[in-house]
Amino acid sequence: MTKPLDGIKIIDFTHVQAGPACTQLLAWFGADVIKVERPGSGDVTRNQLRDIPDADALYFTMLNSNKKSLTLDTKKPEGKEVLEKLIRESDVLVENFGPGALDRMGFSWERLNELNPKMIVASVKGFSDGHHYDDLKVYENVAQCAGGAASTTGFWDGPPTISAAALGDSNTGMHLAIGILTALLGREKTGKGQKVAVSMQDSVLNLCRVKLRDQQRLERVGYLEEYPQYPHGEFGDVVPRGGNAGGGGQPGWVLKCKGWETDSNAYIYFTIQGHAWEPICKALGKPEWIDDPAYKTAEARQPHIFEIFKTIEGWLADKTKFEAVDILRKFDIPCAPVLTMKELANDPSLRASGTIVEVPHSKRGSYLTVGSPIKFSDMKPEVTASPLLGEHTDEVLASLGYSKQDIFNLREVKAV
Ligand code: CAO
Repeated sequence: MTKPLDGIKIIDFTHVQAGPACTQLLAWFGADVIKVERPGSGDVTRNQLRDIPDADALYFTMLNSNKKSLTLDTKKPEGKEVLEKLIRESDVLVENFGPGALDRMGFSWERLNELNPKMIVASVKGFSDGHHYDDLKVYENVAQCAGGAASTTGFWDGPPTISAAALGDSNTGMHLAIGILTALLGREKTGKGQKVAVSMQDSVLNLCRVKLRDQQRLERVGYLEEYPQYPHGEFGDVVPRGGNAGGGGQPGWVLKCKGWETDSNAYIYFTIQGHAWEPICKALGKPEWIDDPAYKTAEARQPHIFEIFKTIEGWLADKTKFEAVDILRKFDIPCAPVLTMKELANDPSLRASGTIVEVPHSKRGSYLTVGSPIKFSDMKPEVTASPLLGEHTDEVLASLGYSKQDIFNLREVKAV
């Protein structure tokens, strides 16, 4: 079956997570992604947090499926020559090196554009070009702090907190993928490539959009009525951390279920959606709350929202998180169990949809990974194993016109 990105050749000059997440997505959709790695070592994640000696770590395998691996020392003249050939016939180059690394290697945007004016050059950096921090190297948690996620996550009496979700890394990679696809469509009209740049700070901030909303509301009215601090607590002049409160206009909280004393994930998230108040009261066996003026409107409920949550926890005390959701779903109440990674890994629905997939690997045996979260009616993205270091070096070099002797010579000078 042909895939939408069949025929698109991508030089994948990425490492760690932000860049690889982007190119992996494009590979699932059919692009020919050639990962260029330093001979001998490759992407640092091949070795990071290994669970099996001598086999690529899961950190690598889970971010580099469906790709080819070409080892190439792009600081050696022989390696640069190979890269130039590859650039002349590729559609996209993606990189997430530290600031200035590509320029120092001799491949500035101007040079790349001169070698192949149709090529799209896509970059991830910690901060955008011209930002006063644009010389900084950045990892996930640094980006979460710089993009506003950390100052607004956690509890009001605790420190700024990092989310486990890769808001700085994979999220930035997804932004970059959108940028690349847009530039590819643009090229159809203009025939020209362009530079696409995404910063981790900007990508985190994009997901913290509603917190910037709250900052402006706070400055205008002095309080935020959906935060736990309202109406009994104090507001300062910056958006506070709101614990597990809902970010929109629907109050919600993480509530204890049966077994919470011994199981740290025996919880559900419960949302009190305005128009669902009546079914909530019915589900809880509290029909008298439906028309009680102290409970009837969201405004009336807010001063004692935590008493309401306590009452719901009383109702939940003899129900597991799964039993509770099975009852509440019948009343159309937005809620979910707090699921562990173990539960997600074994979830039959996620297996059936291809969101959790088992991938055979020549060195590791099979491993689990997260497949495409994007589903199509005409295509089911298939996940294949990540490449071994240099697995496709000969194949790629031969496709560029190098003979067996040329390849031998490149190996002799340690350029591949
Ligand atoms: N052949 C020869 N040299 C190579 C090479 C190859 N195939 N591939 C990479 N290199 C060289 C680069 O040229 C660079 O050398 P110089 O620094 O001498 O110019 C070096 O390897 C890579 O440097 P780096 O700054 O990218 O790597 P680092 O480990 O010091 O930093 C990171 C890692 C992630 C902090 C940095 O790359 C970065 O800030 N990237 C941008 C933001 C980003 O994507 N962060 C997300 C990472 S996921 O958490």
